[in-house]
Amino acid sequence: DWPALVAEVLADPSRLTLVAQPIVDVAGAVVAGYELLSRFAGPRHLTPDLWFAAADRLGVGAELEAVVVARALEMRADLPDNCFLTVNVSPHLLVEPALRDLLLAAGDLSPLVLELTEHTAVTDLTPVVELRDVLHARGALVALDDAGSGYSGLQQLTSMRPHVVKLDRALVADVHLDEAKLALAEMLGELAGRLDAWLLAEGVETWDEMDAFVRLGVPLAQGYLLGRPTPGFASLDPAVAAR
Ligand code: G
Ligand code: G
Ligand code: MN
Ligand code: NA
Repeated sequence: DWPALVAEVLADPSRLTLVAQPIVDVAGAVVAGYELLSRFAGPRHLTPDLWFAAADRLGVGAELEAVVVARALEMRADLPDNCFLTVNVSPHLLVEPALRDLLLAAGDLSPLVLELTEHTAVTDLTPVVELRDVLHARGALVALDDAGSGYSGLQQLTSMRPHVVKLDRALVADVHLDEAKLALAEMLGELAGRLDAWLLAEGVETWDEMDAFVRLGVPLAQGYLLGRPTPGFASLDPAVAAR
């Protein structure tokens, strides 16, 4: 019963918790930032994309995302030095008042990174791009999430001009065994460099994959190999840092 569940969480936001997954600076072998991922306390586990899609269908998607963004802004106080903090936001919800007004009222937005990804064909990105420029002037960065999959493609790269390009997990899996994936990662790395953006390999699960990205000079990486999502800002596993 989605309407009831979503209404309950909006009435009691403490049922929404956030876990943080480290994003690693490959060259320095240090944590560069954390991605915040939502978890919902309830009778059974339901993945967050279902929650956010349901809230969106019910017309309160921006309100639910605003709960996450408000929490992220507060959590900056506990963030380790020199780290950024990313949150997942649907572009079409970013421009809705509940989310837009919160961000515009927050003052300095640094070091927040908005991970933008769309799961449907977007008709017009113009208002999103306009808001992106305003938010960037206040210190927020933009990441193109799931790059290379679905509606997160080259057109989004040119229109959103993201500061971070997150290479989709599907293109990361077994990258060392797949000439086409390697070529795509290399091409996106070059493209990102030309656009003054960082490429980030997400969903890295093995050292074989990691080594391929090290050879390609990919600056940022994230995945279960490097650290799982956990409550709070965990430091890097010494075994990972030492490798
Ligand atoms: O953390 P997990 O792999 O279960 O997340 C599943 C999906 O839910 C991912 O696509 C992730 O981006 C999305 N997701 C997790 N947290 C949030 C959130 O706070 N907002 C939005 N819009 N999506 C989220
Ligand atoms: O759509 P988005 O990229 O935001 O999704 C992030 C999701 O990917 C989170 O739910 C997170 O739990 C999951 N994730 C993070 N690292 C890995 C990984 O190494 N392998 C897999 N399979 N999932 C991962
Ligand atoms: Mn993401
Ligand atoms: Na992603």
